[in-house]
Amino acid sequence: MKNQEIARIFNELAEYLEMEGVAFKPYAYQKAALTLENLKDDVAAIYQQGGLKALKKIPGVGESMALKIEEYLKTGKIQYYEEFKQRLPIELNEIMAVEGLGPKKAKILYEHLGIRTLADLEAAAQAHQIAPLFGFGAKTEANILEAIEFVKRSKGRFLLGEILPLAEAVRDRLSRLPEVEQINIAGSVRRMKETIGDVDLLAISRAPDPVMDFFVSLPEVVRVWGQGHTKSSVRTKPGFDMDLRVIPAPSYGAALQYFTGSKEHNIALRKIAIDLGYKLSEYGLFKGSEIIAAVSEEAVYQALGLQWIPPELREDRGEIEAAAAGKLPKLIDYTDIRGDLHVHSNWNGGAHSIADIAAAARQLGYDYVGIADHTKFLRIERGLDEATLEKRNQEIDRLNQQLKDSGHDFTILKGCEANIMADGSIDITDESLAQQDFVIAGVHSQFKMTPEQMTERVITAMHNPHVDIIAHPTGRILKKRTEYEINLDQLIQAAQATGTVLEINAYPERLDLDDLNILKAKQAGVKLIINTDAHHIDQLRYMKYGIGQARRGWAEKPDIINAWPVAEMLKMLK
Ligand code: DGT
Ligand code: CA
Ligand code: CA
Repeated sequence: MKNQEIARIFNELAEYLEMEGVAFKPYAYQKAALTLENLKDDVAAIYQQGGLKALKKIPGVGESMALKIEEYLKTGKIQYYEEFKQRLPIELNEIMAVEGLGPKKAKILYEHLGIRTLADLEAAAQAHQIAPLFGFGAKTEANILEAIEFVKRSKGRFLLGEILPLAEAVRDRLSRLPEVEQINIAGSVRRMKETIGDVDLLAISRAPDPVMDFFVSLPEVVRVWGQGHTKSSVRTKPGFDMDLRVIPAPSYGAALQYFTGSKEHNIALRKIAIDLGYKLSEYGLFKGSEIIAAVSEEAVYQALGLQWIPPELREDRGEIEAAAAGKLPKLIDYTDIRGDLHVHSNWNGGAHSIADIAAAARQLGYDYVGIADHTKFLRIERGLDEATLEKRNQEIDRLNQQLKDSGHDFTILKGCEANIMADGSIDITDESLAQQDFVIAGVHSQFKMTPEQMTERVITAMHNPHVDIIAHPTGRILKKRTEYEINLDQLIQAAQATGTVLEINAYPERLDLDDLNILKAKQAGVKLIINTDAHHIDQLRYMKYGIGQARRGWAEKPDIINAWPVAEMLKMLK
């Protein structure tokens, strides 16, 4: 599929157009890229079947973009893009990964200092060549160096959301082979860790050779590190590695336990085994040469005197003690969620109409969906002012009436994602907030504040009687930006005192709150909500990444308000 390649080029074109100061067009390209990234059908197939006309039917793709897609499908290139690339040969993905650098700054850095790569940027910042440039200064230069460090530290790890769809697709394709009796994803992917080093697959097969042949010749494989009868390793197109191990059926449970990890969890388990006079390895639990347990994970845990431990908990954070006492939490389940309260419609920067979002949410089996469009301060996302919000709400009323008339038990909830300004005030009036079914508030600007200031800012917003939920409470962007400095303990206390719900934002780059903060909030009795922050209906499926983090944070159904019936959830809101 060429969809991702074209989406990447469109995203870079948006950045180039922004460098040139072109109005509106960058946004149009970004929006088209988002649609392409999420498109289920292959653009090449769409073009083959319906030509240029069919391409223009893709939402957000007009005449000139359709021509560019056609050009790419025919020639493998887009001339318009190649010209930009020649004039401004900047490694955009490297430079844009640095927090605080946008296209305009990237252009200035290239034109004045010839900076093309991350390495160029670091050298120039260290030599203090950036500070004297107009619009930069010593503070910006120091921030750039700090941001580069952050980017470098997270290199080599991938977002769970970048990995899981492909890992599952590979697992499913392998499982259809007649030679494969069983296959599982193990490692950090099975534990739903927020970032992943590599994918570990385990299989049972009596004929491993054809399985390995199939694995190393998958279309996503760009390099084979090794192929054997029991283990093969490959590099995939997106850049991460996958290992496939074939395990004998009698020791499959022990292997699955071992290769799921975490290493810390395994070390703690092995100690317990030793204390019982056993030895635990990927081959089984042994007493001398006698096998005690190996065929299933349950058998291994049971022989160690433990309840079976869900993979998301296996980090040696108290789960082993809890399992020994029979007191593991009853984790929120992947099927427990009844609705999503953080979805952006095309009234602001989203890709779809409210009617389409409602249809998609119904298809997921939800009871409700909450439209949380941005409010007016956020111009780049086309935030709504009070009057436009009112008009949007009239549309929601109409749609709800239609749903009711056709006998559907489904509700669209009216909401917004309002901005918490530097002084903790909200960017739209209380009257407008009062008209919403729910209000999410978040920090989207002025991230650099002292921890005291930032904490006070968000706590002030929590005291607004209309603010129900704090969006992505720490503001981190994985692999790009660390959390803003905020005192989370105080935030949790204030959430408890004001009855404000904290969000677990499931967007792959965010996953905010993270697992440890979820645990902290839960222990303080603060209620949480898992939201996707979807800007496109296909992003509604991000929910499972949020649920994964909630499970890693020991969250149970009573902790997560969108696992409750809608009436109870609404009662919980202020
Ligand atoms: P990753 O890939 O960095 O996201 O994290 P994991 O947990 O998938 O780690 P990986 O791929 O190195 O190894 C998979 C599992 O194999 C790991 O979770 C536990 C087990 N394992 C690997 N090396 C060791 C080790 O030296 N000792 C123990 N006890 N277990 C190990
Ligand atoms: Ca791994
Ligand atoms: Ca591995």
